Amino acid sequence: MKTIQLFACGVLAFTLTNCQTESVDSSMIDGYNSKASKSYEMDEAMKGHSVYVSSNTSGMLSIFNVQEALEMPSMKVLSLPYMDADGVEYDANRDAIYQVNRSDKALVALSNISEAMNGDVLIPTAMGPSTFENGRGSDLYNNKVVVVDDVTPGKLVSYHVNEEVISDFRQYHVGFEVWDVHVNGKDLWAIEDVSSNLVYFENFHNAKSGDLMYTAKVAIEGLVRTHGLDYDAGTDTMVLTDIGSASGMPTSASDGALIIIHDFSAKFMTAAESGMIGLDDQIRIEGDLTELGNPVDVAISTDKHAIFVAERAQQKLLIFDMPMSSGNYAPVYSSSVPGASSVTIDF
Ligand SMILES: [Ca+2]
Ligand SMILES: [Ca+2]
Repeated sequence: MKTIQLFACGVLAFTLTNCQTESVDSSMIDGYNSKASKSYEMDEAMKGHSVYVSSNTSGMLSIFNVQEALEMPSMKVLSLPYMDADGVEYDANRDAIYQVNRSDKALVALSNISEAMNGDVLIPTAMGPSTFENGRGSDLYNNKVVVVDDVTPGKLVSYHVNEEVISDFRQYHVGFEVWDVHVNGKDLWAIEDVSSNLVYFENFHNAKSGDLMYTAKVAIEGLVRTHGLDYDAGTDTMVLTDIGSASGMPTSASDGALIIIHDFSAKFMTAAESGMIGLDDQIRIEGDLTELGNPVDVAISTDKHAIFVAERAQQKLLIFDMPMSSGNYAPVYSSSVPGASSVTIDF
């Protein structure tokens, strides 16, 4: 099995930059604007049908299976021995979840996920060192997970991961508060907390521990406060969340939005000089039908033309059709997830 995966990585080296094996660390990866080298196709056989949602209040991991239809997933809920969780990543090579356990301030591994039954109690099979204080978003890349430490000034902490051992890899000081990250090829994108800024780190992959200078930072026009992001390299599409006001305001639970940016690489390149990606370059989902209040995390699937949202203010998982234009769209699926804090998909 391993041999087949490595072979597949080699064959696809020109188009695949995100293969989760160490063997492609040195594969041909150029700057982010060479879009062709960024296309990422997960091995079809490895694809699943599940959406995983963390909670920061319930001690539950919710898993929705959307194989039949996005509009009517089946659901299972697993119990965890910690209440407060955030970033969640699924490792298809190991059928494991890596989750930011905020209660114990450590990244943990949960194993044999596909075999778990509704109501099961999952005991972590690995726990990393406590090297973050205020863990938020995360991303899985090349047998590593990078976790955001939303302290002032902000940090990123990377770990070597498998289902049995989680160990330190590197720590980076980025100089601003971070909420979420996405690794694409060798590069990393970060959301600056309490801002509308999207920040790009070229060649994050090879950066050493210590101070990490960003390559470019741009504002997203019209966005109040962004939290979650996801990027699809195959279609060059970036999705960002806008939580609007965070709390206290009466409108906070209804002022959220999603921002979709097509042809993202070229638009970001242009904006790196002007400083902003304008409203004309965005598609926005917002309004009273959307159920968006504080959308804190997001995942996109171009296969299913869908956007998956962890909606914290309304405590829900929301699924939207990928829209062709801006509008006040109702989600195609909406389900209660108390404390919904992070979302990932395995397809
Ligand atoms: Ca995320
Ligand atoms: Ca809000």
